Amino acid sequence: MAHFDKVLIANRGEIALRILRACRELGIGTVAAHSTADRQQTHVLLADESVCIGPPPAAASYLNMPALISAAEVTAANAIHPGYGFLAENADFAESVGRSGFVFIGPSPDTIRTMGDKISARDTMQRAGVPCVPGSDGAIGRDPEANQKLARQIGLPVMVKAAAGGGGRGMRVIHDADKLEEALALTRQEADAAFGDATLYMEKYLGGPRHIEFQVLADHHGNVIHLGERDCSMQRRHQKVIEESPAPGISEAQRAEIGQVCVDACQEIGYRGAGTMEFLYEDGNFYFIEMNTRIQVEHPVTEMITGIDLVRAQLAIAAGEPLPWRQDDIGLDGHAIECRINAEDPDRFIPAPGTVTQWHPPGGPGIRVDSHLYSGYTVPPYYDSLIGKLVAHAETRDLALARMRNALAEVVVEGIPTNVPLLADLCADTRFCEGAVEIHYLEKRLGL
Ligand code: MV4
Repeated sequence: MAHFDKVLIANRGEIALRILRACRELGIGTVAAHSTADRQQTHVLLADESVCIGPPPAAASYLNMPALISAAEVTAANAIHPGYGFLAENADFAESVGRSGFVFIGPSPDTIRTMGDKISARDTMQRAGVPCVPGSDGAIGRDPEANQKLARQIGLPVMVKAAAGGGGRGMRVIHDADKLEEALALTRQEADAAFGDATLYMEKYLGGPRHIEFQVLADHHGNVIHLGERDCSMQRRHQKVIEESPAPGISEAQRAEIGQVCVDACQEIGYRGAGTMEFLYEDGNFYFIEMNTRIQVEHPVTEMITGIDLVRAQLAIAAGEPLPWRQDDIGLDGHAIECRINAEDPDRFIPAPGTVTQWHPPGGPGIRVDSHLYSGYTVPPYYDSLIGKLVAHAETRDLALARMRNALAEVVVEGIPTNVPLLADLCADTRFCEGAVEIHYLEKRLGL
């Protein structure tokens, strides 16, 4: 198999370790590019080589493009894997990586740029035949009359969103036409402050949808497949807490239909690499909202039910290999659920860094743990609080839930507080166990 000799891992934590393991399996050398706070990270200790790229703040290290490219130069890496977060969806970085003679493990800079602008993403997908939330044709203008008319046409309530936003930042729900101008002005200010871009668009506001996303893989040779969907509705403040695949209650026929829509769209736009098409699902209908051009935190649930290693697939695609599967080869075997374990204060949900004095991961049939933790590891205060992902796979959703409850009861993390008690609560929650909670369920349950 044609592949890279050496890959630079431009990330940290569990995903850096996940990438390292995928490289190792393929005989690819690894370079861990890390901050001064991360010298004791598992993947740094295991990597063939490591390069310090800067001080703890991400802006000076994991977001420091020249430092990362220099690290690839001095170690003679062939490619850079950005993981998720940090520079994973930065088109300028992908472009610099390519111009410096390295392979960016992800889609083209143009694709990243198109999907980074939520208006152009929506426009692109709409033209490629993907159902979108009813909304404005492009950006909202400055004419109050025209905006009133637009809102009435779409039908109140509407949501205004920043073109440069995503992941829940820079958006507002509007219930009264009277308050439209004021809301637009406020959201423009926020968008300008947060992203340096005040451009907004408008959509019909869906009151209680589920968040369901389709996983796609596309190679350099025009082959595209989908790997089914994940339900990520269990979230708080745009942070996913539990994800699962398949999404409860979605028929095989609808999965095949929307999956094919995703495949056709990716083929049409010349997508390549791993990608996720995010939808809101309400009253039996799917509405595209955004596309993520990276590997996602929740990718293991798809791996468990398809048997496909998505990080290995990313490496193979980036090296120019054709996908070894056709859509007919993809089967969905059973059900997988992932719980995100965070180092956080259980009452206030704020990150709680510190030293882990004891770590006992759970085990048993169908249990997978993606974590960089070890006894004695110190969770630094500079980055996000994810310390591990617990995945349970079984023939049925009920058995996957039972395995998850067992696994959560077995986990020991001492020295720092975690959200394990909350996860255990949720995995015993009647409504969740029945399946198909909507995106506001957790916040309502927590009384927020
Ligand atoms: C929406 C919506 C309702 N209607 N768009 C939030 C994050 C960003 N990716 C899109 N988001 C939403 N867009 C319309 N037209 C509700 C949300 C939303 C949400 C979406 C997915 C997962 C969690 C969410 C939490 C709050 C709001």
